[in-house]
Amino acid sequence: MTESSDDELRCIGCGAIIQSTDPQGVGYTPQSAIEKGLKNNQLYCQRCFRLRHYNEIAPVSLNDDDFLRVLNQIGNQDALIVYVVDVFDVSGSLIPGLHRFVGKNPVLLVGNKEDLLPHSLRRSKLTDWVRQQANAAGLRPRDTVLVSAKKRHQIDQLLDKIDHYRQGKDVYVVGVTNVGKSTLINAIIKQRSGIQDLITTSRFPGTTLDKIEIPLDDGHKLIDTPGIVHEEQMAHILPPKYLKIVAPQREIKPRTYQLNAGQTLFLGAIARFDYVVGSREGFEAYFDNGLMIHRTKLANADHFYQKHAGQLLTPPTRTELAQMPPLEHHEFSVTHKSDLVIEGLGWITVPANSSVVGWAPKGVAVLVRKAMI
Ligand SMILES: Nc1nc2c(ncn2[C@@H]2O[C@H](COP(=O)(O)OP(=O)(O)OP(=O)(O)O)[C@@H](O)[C@H]2O)c(=O)[nH]1
Ligand SMILES: [Mg+2]
Repeated sequence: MTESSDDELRCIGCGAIIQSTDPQGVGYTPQSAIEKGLKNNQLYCQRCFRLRHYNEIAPVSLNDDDFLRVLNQIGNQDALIVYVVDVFDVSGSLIPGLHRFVGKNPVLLVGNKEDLLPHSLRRSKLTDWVRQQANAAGLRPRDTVLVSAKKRHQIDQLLDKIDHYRQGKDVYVVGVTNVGKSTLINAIIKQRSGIQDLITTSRFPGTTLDKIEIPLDDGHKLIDTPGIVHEEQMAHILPPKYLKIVAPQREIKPRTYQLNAGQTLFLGAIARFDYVVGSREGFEAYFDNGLMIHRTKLANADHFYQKHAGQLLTPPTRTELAQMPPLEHHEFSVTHKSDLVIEGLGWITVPANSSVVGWAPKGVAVLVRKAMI
């Protein structure tokens, strides 16, 4: 399983070509570890070893070009494309122009991390919502499935659909970084063979470095791919120790605020929400349960931020804030119930006929969308 067609050794954890000459380079593995790995038929590079055992990341630079190179190859294949999006960050998971790369191949859309959304939400309704979001971005998937790779929810249903749509072809799993492609493939492997956590997964963006081919029963392959990493993703802008806020691990408990126009919510010192025009309403905030939300008066909010960001308002700390881009504001007026999304961080429901302002570090997208809930 670790050998590619041209006889290079590859890391089963991240797909990198194994080498033992450049300790700083991608795929570095000490010679002794190579021999041991080959004997057990489970060869992992040093970076994967550290990630798997110590949860440490050795940064490597994989850029959009590397990702596009892999995507470009897919258009020439005859395959089923399993396109994974993170339901907690749908807009941040959409790949611009995906249909161009996919060619004529059918697309199965998978909304992953459904475990993060309130249990009370009907899954059929959510599936429709995810499909609508994809349609609005110009995608026409054959089918849409909602899963939790981590909890292994709906994996059997997904496998049935994959078998139905692939018609004896290879299956490429694609999506931006951190949506859970490798976790999903691990869930499939676990379901089919009982082997646990074969591929390396982590909360750090850019975990998978190259294609990883998993053989299927009929001689075809299930292929994991590296996800595109955007420089302007929240996951990149925040210091790594706060990644758990961007990739929450437990069901989000929405927090409700009765707000009058002229009130502000701070999300730590990372982002801010102003209610500018509208009647007194309930707002629901969907963010990691551990993220501090602090309410204050809009008129005083700038001053409050200057004074308290990095201290009363955290994360991040004052020193870390100095390394981050400043908050930038984005104004919206909505006529229908909507969500104001701070991409990668979460969202706040906004009532019809109101004006609001969202603030996020410069570069991070802030947008409004049709309300999910
Ligand atoms: N809550 C939740 N977290 C998940 C789920 N699937 C994956 N994750 C988490 O999301 C993070 C990224 O998972 P990966 O499987 O490494 O993501 P990836 O898409 O392979 O990322 P790259 O290899 O960088 O492209 C990890 O912290 C996972 O634990 C899920 O179903 N629910
Ligand atoms: Mg991966």
